[in-house]
Amino acid sequence: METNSTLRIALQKSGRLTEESIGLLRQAGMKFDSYKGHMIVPVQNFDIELLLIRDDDIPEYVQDGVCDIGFVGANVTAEKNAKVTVIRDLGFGKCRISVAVPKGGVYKSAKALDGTRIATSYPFLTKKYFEDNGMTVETVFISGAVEIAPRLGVAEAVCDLVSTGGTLKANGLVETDVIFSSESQLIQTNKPISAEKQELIDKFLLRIGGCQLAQRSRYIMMNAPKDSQKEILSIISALKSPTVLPLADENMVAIHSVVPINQFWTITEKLKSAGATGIVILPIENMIM
Ligand code: PRT
Ligand code: ZN
Repeated sequence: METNSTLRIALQKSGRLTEESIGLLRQAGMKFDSYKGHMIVPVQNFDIELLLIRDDDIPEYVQDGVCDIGFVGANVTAEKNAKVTVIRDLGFGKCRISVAVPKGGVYKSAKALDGTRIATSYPFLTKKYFEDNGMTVETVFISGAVEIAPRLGVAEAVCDLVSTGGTLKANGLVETDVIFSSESQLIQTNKPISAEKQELIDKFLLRIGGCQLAQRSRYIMMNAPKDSQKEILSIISALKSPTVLPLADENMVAIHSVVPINQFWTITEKLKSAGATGIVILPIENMIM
């Protein structure tokens, strides 16, 4: 049984996931001083410390119980084949690992690459993908700028992280097959942890859930003729029952509700057509359902 009672959270010290991970911790109410240049940062209002390390080290640190939970891309956890539990998808750092080939070359898709050399920073996932599809490839490990490998003649194709696809395109490559879809995740160790730590994790997850829900929602307020009230309420049958308030003009009401951000424009257009006026939309800081 572990003895240290402080919950240790691993996150990337400096990179694409750092700012959003730190932002989520602060939004969940954790108070800590500047983390830049520090490896261990104590959280002032909880029995928690943050460990700021390279993202490549996070899955193993969590697997081994050096850290209890960690923020890391699913791509890294999968490549390390780490035995951990994913406790939450975080919705940021979205990207994919894809096979890409030189534009206009002889290879048109992954199917044609049996027996070739593939440059990648993800040798485990690349090998596995080709093996699962009945092919054998030689992986050429490159830790950065994988996309230049075909031009240098060290590989016929690449298997690399892609987000917009701009880097591949700029290097004369065409994305042919997605082998892994990724986003940032919160992972937890499978090693036994104390009830106190688990309680802290659960509390933290509840808060993060509230922040995520708030990010995905908007508070909407509008005025409407009483005659339109029924139709408007049917349009915003959102997260909970809307609030209807009387106005000085007794033929009018004010309606307040919460709507999901991804349907926000469609809902607003429908509300306008149904007679709503003075529609005001506000961001929500946090939401506990
Ligand atoms: O120093 P450390 O090891 O911690 O950092 P790192 O350099 O390994 O990682 P970092 O900060 O670059 O990325 C951290 C994580 O962000 C990755 O493991 C992914 O989970 C996620 N992520 C999301 C990305 C991208 N999007 C991304 N686009 N990681 C890398 N890229 C690269 C991509 O490979 C390409 O070279 O960014 C470049 C631009 O991509 P395009 O397709 O938009 O042109
Ligand atoms: Zn890394």
